[in-house]
Amino acid sequence: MKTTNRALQQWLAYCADLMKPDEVVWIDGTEAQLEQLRAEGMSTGEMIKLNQELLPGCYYHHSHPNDVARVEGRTYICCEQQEDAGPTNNWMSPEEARTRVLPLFEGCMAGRRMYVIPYSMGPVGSPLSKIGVEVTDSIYVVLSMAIMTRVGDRVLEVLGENGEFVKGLHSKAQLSEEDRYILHFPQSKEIWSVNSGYGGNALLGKKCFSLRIASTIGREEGWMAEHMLILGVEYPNGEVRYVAAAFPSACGKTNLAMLVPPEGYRQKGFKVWCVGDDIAWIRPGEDGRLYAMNPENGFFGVAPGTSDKTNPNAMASTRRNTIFTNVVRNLDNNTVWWEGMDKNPPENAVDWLGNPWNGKTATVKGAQPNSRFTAPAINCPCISSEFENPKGVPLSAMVFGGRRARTAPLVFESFDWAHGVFVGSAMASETTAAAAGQIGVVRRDPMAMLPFCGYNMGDYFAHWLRMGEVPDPGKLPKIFHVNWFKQDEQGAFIWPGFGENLRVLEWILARCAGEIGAEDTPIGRLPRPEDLNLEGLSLEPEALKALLQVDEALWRQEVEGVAAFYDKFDRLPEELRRQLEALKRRLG
Ligand code: OXD
Ligand code: MN
Repeated sequence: MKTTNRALQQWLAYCADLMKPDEVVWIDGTEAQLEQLRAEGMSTGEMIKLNQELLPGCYYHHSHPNDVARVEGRTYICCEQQEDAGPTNNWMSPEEARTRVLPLFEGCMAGRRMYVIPYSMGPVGSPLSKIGVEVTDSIYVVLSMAIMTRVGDRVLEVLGENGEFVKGLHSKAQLSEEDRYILHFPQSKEIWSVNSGYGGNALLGKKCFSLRIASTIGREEGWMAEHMLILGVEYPNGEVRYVAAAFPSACGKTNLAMLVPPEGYRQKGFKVWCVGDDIAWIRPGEDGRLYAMNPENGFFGVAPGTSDKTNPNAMASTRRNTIFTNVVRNLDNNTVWWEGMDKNPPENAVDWLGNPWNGKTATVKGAQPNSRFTAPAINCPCISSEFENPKGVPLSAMVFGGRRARTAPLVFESFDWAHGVFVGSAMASETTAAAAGQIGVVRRDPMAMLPFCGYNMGDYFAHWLRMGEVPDPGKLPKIFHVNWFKQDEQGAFIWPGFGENLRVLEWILARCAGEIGAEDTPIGRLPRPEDLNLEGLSLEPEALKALLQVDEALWRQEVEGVAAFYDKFDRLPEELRRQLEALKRRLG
C-alpha cells in the first residue's frame, strides 16, 4: 500500500471489500496521471475535450438529468442522538444508516475502478489545514477534486503514519434518485455519498467536509467553519482590510468575492483581492483577532449570469484548466455558452441535456440554471497574495446578507457581537436553483448555513456567541448586514450591485476603523446618506432614501417571523431571545 497510515490502510481494505472494485487506483496528484484520466473520461463520454486553442486544458461534463443540484432532502446528519442534529437537519441514526444505506454500496464498484484521492483542505502541511481521503468511482469527481482541493502524494506525506483524516465514501452507483443519500457521521468523521455525481453531493471536500464535518470539528476545537467568501480591499496607501461575508447559495458570493472596483475607485488606486468565494475557516489568532482561511483551491461557480460584465475575474478564471458542467456546447467552435454570458447565443449547439439547440430560436434554456464551472483559484486575476497564507487573513468585518425585496436596508451595522449573531441567526432570503426544490420562496437561512451546519443549530448559535467571549471584544470583527436586492414598487432593483458594492464595503470598513459616523435605528446602525461615497453613480436622492429606509411596520412583521422561526429550536440560547425582545422593544 501506498500509505503507512494504519487507519487509512484498514479503511481502504474495508471499502474495497464492500464495493468490490476491479482495481484500486491511487491519485498521486501528477499532471501525467490526471491527463491519463481525462483521456479515459473521453473514451467513455464522461468528459468532452473543448477547443484547446481557445480553452486550453478545458473539458465539458454532463451530469445525469436527474442529478443537477444538492439534494437537501436526502442529506442527513448521522449522530447518535437526534437532538444533536437539531430541528434544521435531517437525522438518521448510525444504525439505520448501516441497514438502509450501507447495502447500496455493496458491490457497487464491480466492473469499475476505485480511485483513492488523498486531499488537503487548506495549504498542504499548514497546521490549520485538515486532510480527507475520498474514494470514488467517478473520473469527473477525481478531476474536479484535483481542481477544488490539493490532492496527491504530498498529502499522504503530511498524513504520515498516525495522522487523522476524514473518510469520504462516494459512488455514483446507479445514479438512482430514490436511493440517493448524502450522509455525515460527525462522531467518526465520515461521509457517505451514493447515487449522485453532482458536485455539491459528490465533491466531498466541499460542503460535506469543509462545512458540515468541519463545523463540528470547529465547535470541538474552538474555531468556525462558515459559508463565507473572503476578500481584501486594498487602499491607495497599500493597506489591505479583510471582510468575510455569508450569503445563501446563488446570491452572488462569487461576484462579490471578485468584484471590480468602480472606475473612480480604480483611479484612486483601490483594488479588491479574492481570498475565497464560498467557505471560510475562521480562528482566533494570537493577537486576539479572528483570522480567516479559504480551505478550497478552486471555484465551483454558477455559470448562468456570469459574464465579462458581471464578473470578468470569474470569466478569466475559466479560460484554462476548467471543467464546465451542464452548460451549452457550441458545436461550431467547440466552446461553451450559458444564459447571461453575452447576447450572442450559438445557433449550432447542444443544450445541457445533449439535445440540438439553437440559441436564436430556442424556447427553452440551453444551460441548466445550476450549471457550473470548476476553475483553479490560481487562474483568478485578482487572487490574493494571501491565498496560500497558512494563517489566513485578519478580519475587520463579517457581513451577512440575503435577497430581501422590501424589509432590509442596503446595509446596517450590529450594535455588538451578540447582536451581530442575532442578525446572522435571523437572516432570510429567497430560495434559489442551487438546491433542488422551490424557487422564489423566502426562507430563513441563519448565517447561510441552514443546509451546511453539521449539528444542532441552537448549539451552533451558542458557539458563535462563545466565540465573542474574548478578553478584548474590540479586536473582533464588527458584524454587518447587507441587502443588494431591495426593490422599488415596480419590482426593479434599486441598488446597481456588482462593483458598486465596494461603496458599501468602504463604509463598513471605515466603521470598523472608527473613521466614519452612523445613525442609530431600532435595527442597528445605518450610514447617513452623506456617509456613502456615491461619486460617479447616478442614484436619485429618493432611491438612496429608499435604500436606507427602515420600515418599522415591516420590521415588526419581521420580529414575528423570527419569533416563529425561533420556536422551532429546542436549544436556542437565551441571549438570542433577549436580542429579539430588545429589537421588539426598540421598534415600539
Ligand atoms: C454552492 C452552494 O454550490 O452554496 O456553493 O450551493
Ligand atoms: Mn456555497
